[in-house]
Amino acid sequence: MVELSDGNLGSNKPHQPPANWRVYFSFSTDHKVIGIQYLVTSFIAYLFAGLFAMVIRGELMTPPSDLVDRSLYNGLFTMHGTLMIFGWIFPSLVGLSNYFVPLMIGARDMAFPRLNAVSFWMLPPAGLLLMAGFFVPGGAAQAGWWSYPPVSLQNPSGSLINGEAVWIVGVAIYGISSILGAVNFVATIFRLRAPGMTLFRMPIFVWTTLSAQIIQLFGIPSVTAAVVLLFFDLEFGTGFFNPAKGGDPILYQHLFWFYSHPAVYVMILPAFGIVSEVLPVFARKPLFGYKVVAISSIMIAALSFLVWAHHMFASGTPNWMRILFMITSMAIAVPTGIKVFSWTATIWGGKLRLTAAMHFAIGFVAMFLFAGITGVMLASVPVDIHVNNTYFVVGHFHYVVYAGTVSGIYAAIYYWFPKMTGRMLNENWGKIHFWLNFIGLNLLFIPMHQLGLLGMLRRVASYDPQYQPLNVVASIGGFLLGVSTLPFIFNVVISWTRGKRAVANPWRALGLEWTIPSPPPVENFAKIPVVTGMPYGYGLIEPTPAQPTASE
Ligand code: HEM
Ligand SMILES: [Cu+2]
Repeated sequence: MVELSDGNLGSNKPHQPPANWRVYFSFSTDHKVIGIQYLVTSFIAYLFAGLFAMVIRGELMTPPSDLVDRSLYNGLFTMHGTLMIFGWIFPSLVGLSNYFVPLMIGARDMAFPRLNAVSFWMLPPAGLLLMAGFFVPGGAAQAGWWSYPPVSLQNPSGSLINGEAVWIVGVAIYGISSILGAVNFVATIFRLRAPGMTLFRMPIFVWTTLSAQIIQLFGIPSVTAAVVLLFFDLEFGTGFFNPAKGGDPILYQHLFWFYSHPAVYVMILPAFGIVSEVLPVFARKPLFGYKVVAISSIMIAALSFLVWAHHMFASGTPNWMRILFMITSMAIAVPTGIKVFSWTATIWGGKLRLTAAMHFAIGFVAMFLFAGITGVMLASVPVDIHVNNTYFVVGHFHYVVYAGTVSGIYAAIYYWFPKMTGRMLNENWGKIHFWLNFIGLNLLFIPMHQLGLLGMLRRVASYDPQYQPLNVVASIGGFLLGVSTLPFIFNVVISWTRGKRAVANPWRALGLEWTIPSPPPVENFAKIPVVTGMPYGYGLIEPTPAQPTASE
């Protein structure tokens, strides 16, 4: 697949060891350093958001509200959701894209390296600001991650500095960072591809990053407008959304979901890309239907802007509109189904190597299928009216974001860790991590569907005693997930410092990132490679033609 312009890429360069660890705490414009900064920072946010989830699950062990008081409970689920989305899922995927997109397209860095660093350095203040919400008068924001008015306009403290205002500013900083990042990714992918890297030779991870970042570019302005106006209503008493002043709270819902439904594809598309990288490597087969999979990513991004009102079936939306959005929502199952079909066909009859990365990738496909089925159920107006605002919805989206995206992120880390650090992760601990995670997540999220069908509302600290048994099961699953993270953290810390050294291409994968040393030298490619073929020629022309170079 790859021909090197000098035929001897990087092999006569001295191997550059990973930079001093202090580099990771300083302003660097190297996309690889920034990628790791994103990954580590977002993981810290994940631990906080996960801790809040544990407290929520602790509260829900018993029917009355006894562990935390109700307003703190509201603050906890609001901050859990917000930190998970803006602090963990978005930035960790951006971290992976930051590290790997330039390598996968044969570039030396992102298009705008300094802008890239600026995007990253907006995250720590945004995260700290969100956390500061717990310490201002009246406590953290309580209106959920949607922040719907009029609930979000209540301001229990009456003070100008209040949890909701802090929340809005924090989220706005995340938003600005995401727009800058999106500009950078789109420019990089369109302008910096190596010679011969045509669009239809790009790995699917690059396609899905592109699709996700295009969504960010077109969508974030809408939600930004919404929260800026919300800020005025909250702080200065304007009446854009406040019904008491003649404002329209439904307008907020439209502006919010116009972006925030597509945002769920920002959270899942790169995970689709990761799975499309991992499955062919460990099945030793080409990705089935590469071109269709690539196009389906763009189709998903386009369609995602036409479905937002499925979040508003119970908001007084007129019937013709509900039918319209029901149909568009169900249509998303077509490009998504294409991908699931392709993954299944890719591993079908393959010579599977069940590495930890492969465990998470296959787990992803199975679990995402389940999420997709409950998604189509929710797209159906009569079903949604019945389960709207219940735990069925919470179960559905956690299958998407946790069983789906988080599994994808783990697959990516097990797969790319050797490239990023020059060390191998321990496979056995990886598999233990997978199974604890797999059992925990199903124990946690399956009962939520049943609870929702039985009518248990979400965002409540106390509930009817009939719901207790299923909640206890869910909480046990939740605590197991907390525990399952420990082997992962130990594995990363120990392997990073003293794990087995990784060669340039330990998985015998195709793809430009595997043609350079692990970890890659600062300039990535000594000579920019010339690409001559498709990215997934597994099993077709073995041994792999992507020459590994300068391995230890
Ligand atoms: C460690 C595993 C997790 C557990 C135990 C967990 C548990 C929960 C619980 C109990 C709720 C409250 C539901 C409600 O009252 O409506 C919730 C809400 C939520 N979770 Fe998670 N969750 C986990 C992981 C995640 C992840 C990875 C994401 C990624 C985006 C996420 C996103 C959300 C969102 C957006 C909400 C809604 C918050 C709101 O109502 O405004 N969760 N979660
Ligand atoms: Cu949606």
